[in-house]
Amino acid sequence: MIKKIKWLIIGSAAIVFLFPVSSKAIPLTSALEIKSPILHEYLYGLDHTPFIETLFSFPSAIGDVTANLQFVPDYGDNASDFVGFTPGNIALIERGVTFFSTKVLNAEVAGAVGAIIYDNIFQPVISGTLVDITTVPSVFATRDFGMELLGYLQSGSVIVHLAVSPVPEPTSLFLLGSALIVLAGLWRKFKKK
Ligand SMILES: [Ca+2]
Repeated sequence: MIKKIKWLIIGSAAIVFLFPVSSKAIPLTSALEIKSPILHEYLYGLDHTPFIETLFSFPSAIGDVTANLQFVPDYGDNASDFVGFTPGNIALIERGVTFFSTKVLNAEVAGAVGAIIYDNIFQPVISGTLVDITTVPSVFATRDFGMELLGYLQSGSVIVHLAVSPVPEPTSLFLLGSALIVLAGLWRKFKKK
């Protein structure tokens, strides 16, 4: 009976721990910093946050990149929009015509190390939807912020730092801790045999 209860607890702990991982529910946070021509750091969740990491079906890829920003004309919905794109740059793309993930995937193919998609409507920041897994960090920004970046690009080169990282929030830490305790227990039991 005690053995059964033990396995029930182990099983429940495994499900509780694995569920958030499999459902990609790990919360992300993002930071966007203009390194040049002006120095300005924006952190996700603070007042007047101009951007949000793309979420829903698939979250943004995790990553931390600093590179030149390059505007991609005509929505970045087809490969031809990326003719002349310099690999290693971060792509600045306008929202519209196709999925966020299609734009990010096109940017990846063109060699972009990150993507900033800005709104095609002046409104508070909304959450974007990635319908495919992407491999470079991407954020969705307000039109105001996109216009600000475009303004800097018109006068010369712009260097941005873009970071998307997991949030070590208390629930995740608690679940991770519980899972580790269960594993330690199993390890001790295994060693005894
Ligand atoms: Ca296009």
